[in-house]
Amino acid sequence: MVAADNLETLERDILQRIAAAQDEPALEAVRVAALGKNGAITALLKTLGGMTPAERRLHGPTINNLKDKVSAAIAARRETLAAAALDARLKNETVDVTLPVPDAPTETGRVHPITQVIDELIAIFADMGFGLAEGPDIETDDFNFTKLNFPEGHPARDMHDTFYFHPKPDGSRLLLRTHTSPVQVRTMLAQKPPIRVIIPGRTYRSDSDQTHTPMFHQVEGLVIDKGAHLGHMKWILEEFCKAFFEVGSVKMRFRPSFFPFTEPSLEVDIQCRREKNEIRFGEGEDWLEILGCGMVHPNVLRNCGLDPEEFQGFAWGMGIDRIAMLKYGMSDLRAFFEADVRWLSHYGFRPLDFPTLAGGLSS
Ligand code: 2U9
Repeated sequence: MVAADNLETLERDILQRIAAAQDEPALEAVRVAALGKNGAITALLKTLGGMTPAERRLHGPTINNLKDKVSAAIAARRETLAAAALDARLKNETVDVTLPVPDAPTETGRVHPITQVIDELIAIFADMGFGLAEGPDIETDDFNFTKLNFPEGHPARDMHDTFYFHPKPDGSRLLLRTHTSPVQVRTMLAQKPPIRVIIPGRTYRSDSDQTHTPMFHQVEGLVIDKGAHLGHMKWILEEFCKAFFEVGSVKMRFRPSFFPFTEPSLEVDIQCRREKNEIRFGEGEDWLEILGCGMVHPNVLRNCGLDPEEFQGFAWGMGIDRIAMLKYGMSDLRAFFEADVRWLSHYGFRPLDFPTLAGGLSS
């Protein structure tokens, strides 16, 4: 049996080590050494089993008291250490409220000019009652060419212009749409007239230089109704040009052209003035080609399940990248797709300035 003065020494020693423990791991080490499986106090408790009842009555309370005292001291020290640790954290983690507030993502992020222009187009045409239609980038030959009245062997079907996928076992080939026109075909097949939609989206052609990229953006529009005619189309396109270029009036010139899917077909120029590196719209004596349009070809109407004797329609198409460059003064199309944040922070738009006709398109 351990003598009483030895117990006192043990107690003093353990209590001193508890008081000296500077952090939780050090305190835990003291606890294990005293109360753990092989700890000093645990060893003393084990001796009680070998004592006579009389010895146990004598030494049991002393050893148990020691155990309780040490347990209580450890708990108290743990609380003190936790409070000190919290104090230290609070001191280190204080916020200096006088520092400048960092910019939120809504301040630093920028909307790409193409997205901006698409949002502007949607706002302008929504105001004229147009809905938005979308379709897949991967199309069938039928929707991209055949239904649109492209004859077999038409140059646009050529492998050099169109990205084809490997042929399927039945010989048919999927392709990356070369224009957004297949979406109009899908719309006419799915919806009854009257139809008024615009279709902005990605298109693909095998072409690459300063003014062409293999992927580019188009917006097309389609109106199908019983009395739809060229006069309606001219008004819509004029209203669009005024709203898009944010000018009060604009002169437009319609020249005869040819597309397989429209008859008659027209190309449209708008009045402009070229000044050194800038183009101004709504004034001047120059002309700039901006879009193509026409009355939907009767063959196309028939291919899409409509009787040309009952319904007429008109459609137009233009390059979004091109009109974005014209409006916002960018010179190289390739920069659009290089994901250079410096370019984007210069030409991009603030994310919360969503374009509306009432609030301003580009301001
Ligand atoms: C259907 C019927 C008619 C869409 C049209 C054009 C004229 C046109 C080009 C402009 C520049 C494409 O990006 S570009 O190279 N587009 O000139 N697009 S009419 O006519 C359609 C479309 C679908 C069913």
